[in-house]
Amino acid sequence: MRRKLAAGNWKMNGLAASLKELAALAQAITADDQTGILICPPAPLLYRASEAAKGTGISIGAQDCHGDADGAYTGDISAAMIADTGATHVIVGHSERREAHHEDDAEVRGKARAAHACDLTAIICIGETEAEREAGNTLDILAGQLAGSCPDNATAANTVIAYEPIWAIGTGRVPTLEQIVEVHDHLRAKLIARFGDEGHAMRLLYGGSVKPDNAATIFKADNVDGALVGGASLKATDFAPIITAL
Ligand code: G2H
Repeated sequence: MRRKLAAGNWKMNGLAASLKELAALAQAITADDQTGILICPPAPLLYRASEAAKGTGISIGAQDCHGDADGAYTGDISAAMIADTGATHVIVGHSERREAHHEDDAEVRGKARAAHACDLTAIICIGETEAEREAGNTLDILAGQLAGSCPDNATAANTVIAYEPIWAIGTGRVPTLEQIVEVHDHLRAKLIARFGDEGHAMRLLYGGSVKPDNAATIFKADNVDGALVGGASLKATDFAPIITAL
């Protein structure tokens, strides 16, 4: 039985005042050991978020890390710096970084490895473009991204995979349940082929325009173990019903 995970990606949204949403979220949800809750605020809020989340059962994660332990990388943050704030997770390879920062699978794999070296759980994102889907290449593209982005030392404890079709991110468009099932079943088979039992136990999240009104449908798929939620994670009033639907 895989423990569900509801992960909120605040992207470049939120100031210190936004941390009140953590308390509101903790109040809105009833404790349930079957569901992990994670909030990934912008980097400047990581320490304060980690402090604010103490005792709430909510975990805190970053949205990216560098693949090297340290060095002359102006503006970047290392996995050790993230762990030092009290955060426990980090998203790597989000399509917004793959696109805007030209990150490829090898770089994402390096970031995941750096996260693992600092005992952070890496949430590795993969997803196809609309053109790739229309060309009928979705499953091959995703298998390639999964193989290239996932380091060999990935385990169910240190790695979560998030499937985020790029055409569904922030657009309000969501794949059909059949399309989600097809992808997640395919990814599960690839994970088991490569990692055996660990691949069976690794969480597979869906991400892309998850909202309170579509979450229950998406979560019907056997191999959907939770969600990576952007816009609808910013307010506890939106995120709480998504968590409850899991
Ligand atoms: C996809 C998702 C969060 P949204 O990027 O990672 O964002 O839910 O706003 O589509």
